[in-house]
Amino acid sequence: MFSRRQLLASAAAIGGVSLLNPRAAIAGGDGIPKVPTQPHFDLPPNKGPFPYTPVETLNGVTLPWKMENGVKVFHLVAEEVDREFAPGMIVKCWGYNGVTPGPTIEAVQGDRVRFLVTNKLPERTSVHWHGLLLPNGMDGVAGLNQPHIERGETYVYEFTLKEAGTFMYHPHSDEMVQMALGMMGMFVVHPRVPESPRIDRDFAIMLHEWFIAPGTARPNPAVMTDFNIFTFNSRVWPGTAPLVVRTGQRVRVRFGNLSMDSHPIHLHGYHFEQTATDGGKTPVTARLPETTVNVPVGSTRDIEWVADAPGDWAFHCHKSHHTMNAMSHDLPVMIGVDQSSSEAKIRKLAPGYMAMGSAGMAMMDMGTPKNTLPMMTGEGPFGPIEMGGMFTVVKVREGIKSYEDPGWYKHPAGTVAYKLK
Ligand SMILES: [Cu+2]
Repeated sequence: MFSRRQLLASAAAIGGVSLLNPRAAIAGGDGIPKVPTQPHFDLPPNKGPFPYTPVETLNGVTLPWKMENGVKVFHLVAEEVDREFAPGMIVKCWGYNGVTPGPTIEAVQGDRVRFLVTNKLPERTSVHWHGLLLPNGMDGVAGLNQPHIERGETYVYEFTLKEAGTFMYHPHSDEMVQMALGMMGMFVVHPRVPESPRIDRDFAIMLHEWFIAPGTARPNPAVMTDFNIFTFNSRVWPGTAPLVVRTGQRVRVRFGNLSMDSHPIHLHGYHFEQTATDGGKTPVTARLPETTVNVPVGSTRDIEWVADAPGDWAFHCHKSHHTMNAMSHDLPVMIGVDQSSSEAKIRKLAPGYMAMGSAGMAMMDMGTPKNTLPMMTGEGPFGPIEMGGMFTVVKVREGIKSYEDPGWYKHPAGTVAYKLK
């Protein structure tokens, strides 16, 4: 005799889902606390004037600093954070200063910088400054270069920024657990001499992947390969902010990847060039025109282009599972299978059972457990966008005066694909 749990598992295994309790199947149900998208922050953000274009960390923040006797002093607090990945899903992560990824660090080549790192985690930690050239004792590999930072302790790192570029920071102490839970951030060093050509819009995106069992809130750090949530700055579509750009501006996007997979990020509507890695600038003569940049594990990649084509341009990882949310994994293929006779029989045993996937997986609104997102989602001006995960939109507009989300693109008459009558 089958138990009810076994029956439901077998029903799912043959390509269906039971909605015994439809009220429990609504994402973002009762009991899930709401947190603000833009977290509260103790100190005010940096204010200009800057000798550079400040980096915009989409759905994120920049780390404030204060000047002390010619040294830029920053304070990182390693702690547990609740992060909303998109409306309807709050994840119990670890991060810095209330956010994951941690606040983006920005400074200028030649700066003397000091980082106070306070550990409020339930275990010890350290900070490694990924890609930066610095004295060995400041490199942050606990046990090798320094003692671990125990719970409640504050450590001081201090060094001079020799090179401009896009770098990262992350723990080097129980690294597998701490990075899987979201402890990582971008570290941008601007050149001392203003860049030419000038960058008008400069964005930072940290790529990450997680396994969060549907209906739970804690990422599982023991999972090695089978991830089910893929994020830009710890947000998933439709929770990812757009990149808002005025027509004619030169745009740079800086990617960092501390996940377990490479992510080939594809931009629609443009050709761009990869201009730098965390190892330095790509020589101008070596810059290939591209539409996709592969961001390897443990690396950063900068890309640049001139935004001369207005519109809403998709910008996403091209591994198609990485633009899905949870619930799309480990399903049997049922495309082309006639399930009509088995559906009625199973429904007698499992009321509410619904066969799915016979004609593809679009439009499968099957409900989701609490605190989980539909596998593909997001409404556009023409209907469901059927994406999730590592997906956002570059919104290029003529003559805009602010970088607030301008809404959907209004296409000139006669420029949209149409149905043949
Ligand atoms: Cu990817």
